[in-house]
Amino acid sequence: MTELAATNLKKYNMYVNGEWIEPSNGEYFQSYNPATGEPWCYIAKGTAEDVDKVVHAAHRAFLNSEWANMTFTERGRLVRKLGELIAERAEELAEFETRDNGKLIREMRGQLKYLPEFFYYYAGLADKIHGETLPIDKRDMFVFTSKEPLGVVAAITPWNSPLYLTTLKLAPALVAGNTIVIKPSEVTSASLLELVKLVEEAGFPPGVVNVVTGFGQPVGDSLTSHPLVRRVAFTGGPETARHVVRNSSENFAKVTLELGGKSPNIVFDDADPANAAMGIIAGIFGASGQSCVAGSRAFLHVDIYDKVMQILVDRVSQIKIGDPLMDETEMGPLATKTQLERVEKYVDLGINEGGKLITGGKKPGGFKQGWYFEPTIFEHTNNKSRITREEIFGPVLSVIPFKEEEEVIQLANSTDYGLAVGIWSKDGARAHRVAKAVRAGIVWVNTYRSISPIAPIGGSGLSGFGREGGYEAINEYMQSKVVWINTSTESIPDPFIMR
Ligand code: TXE
Repeated sequence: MTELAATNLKKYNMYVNGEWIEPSNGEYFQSYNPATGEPWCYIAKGTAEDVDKVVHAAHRAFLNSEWANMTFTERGRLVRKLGELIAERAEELAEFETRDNGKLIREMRGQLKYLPEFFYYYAGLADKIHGETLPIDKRDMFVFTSKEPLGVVAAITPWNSPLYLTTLKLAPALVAGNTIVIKPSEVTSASLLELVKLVEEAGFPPGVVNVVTGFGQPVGDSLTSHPLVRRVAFTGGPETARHVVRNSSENFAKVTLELGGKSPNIVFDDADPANAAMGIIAGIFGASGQSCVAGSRAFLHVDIYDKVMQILVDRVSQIKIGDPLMDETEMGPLATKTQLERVEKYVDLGINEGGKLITGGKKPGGFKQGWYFEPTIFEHTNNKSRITREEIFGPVLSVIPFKEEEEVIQLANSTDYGLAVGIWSKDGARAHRVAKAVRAGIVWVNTYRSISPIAPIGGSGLSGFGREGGYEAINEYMQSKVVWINTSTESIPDPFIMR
């Protein structure tokens, strides 16, 4: 769609240097409501020219004394204020996101209520960021380090949790003194464009926070390869991440990647079967499986297998699928038609590869429109098929039996991903052993999908690198400067006279 049709759909421009600007080519595209499959608003289709304009604006704001000379305490105050304004508009923002990506309104209400805590956490850290004095091994030298921001940060976010995944980048980047250009997913830009309306009210100088909208090509590409971008924070798929790394390497920008996983829940024979089953269901069917930490594999010990499986199947076959804006709905649609087709393809593949379809596996009846899919469970005898190894990013669970601790550690690690692992057991020593042995950035014991601003998230291998959240994230947005001061009163000897 290159022209705005004569409709009353809402139209969003881009937020650049404190102003709402139209795209340089005047083009807009439609954003769809996954519950109906119908367009509900228009988003500005940014160009490479727009990217150049917004990065320059962010760079000017970075150098401008209004931001550059602000103390950490003052920056912390602004970040806290932004969190408070988000808390005031939480209900409205939750609705925007539900309309745009199909996530349950009740999940979004919970998320939006908690989101300000991330701003408060980083605001509280602001005046605890400091360098150190080094006990240097040379007489008459006073040496210290200071922490400095990097410059313009490019934040590229996906469609599955736009505001949460933006917050993980925005709050530490600002507290550290950077300026930021956010490119939300073309599928779900609206909630962020609503959120940035609060930036000016919070008191940030123009150009500190900017949003450029549009597609990976050309917007994402030109943003990640822009020479003035010093830091790229990316959440998305591994294929796109490879482009991002190639682009940013041209200018040696610092990069973090958060790319999803094939995370297992491991249920030992001494686990509480009902708790484990609820954890597994929350892990894979929450957000219709479109979560980076989706627990898409469940390894059940043979002695507890039938019991857990029974609870799983009973509850999953009762899940209420429906309009995500309704309070009683338990599972909404997938965010895009492409994602629905991807899930259908993987389900066919699972059947062709010999997986046993236990429940689900198709679009639910009674929906004339919208991108819905049933919660689906497969049984497998091993972890070798593609659907047990590749990220589906949908409501599809693979269940696999095991007998020994060593065996299940090997099964859990037999994936190219390394993001999250759930362990279900009453044996604390075993939980510690297994937590140490599994390859993952996050391990949950007798819980799953717990989050907090205080705890870092991130992974290894195909799940990416670097950490978001927690204190560590501050370091991802700063660099150290070391200062040497000669305190001696003696004159400096001629460097070419050997002593
Ligand atoms: O993501 P993309 P897609 C996984 C999941 C999913 C798959 C594909 O398995 O099925 O990835 O999803 C921007 N330069 N995850 O295709 O393309 C794009 O506009 C710079 C896991 O939707 O990675 C969007 O803003 N940017 C995951 C962002 O990248 C580019 C979340 C993510 O989109 C670009 C999402 C380019 N050349 C998908 N091309 C998680 N970790 O939770 C696209 N983009």
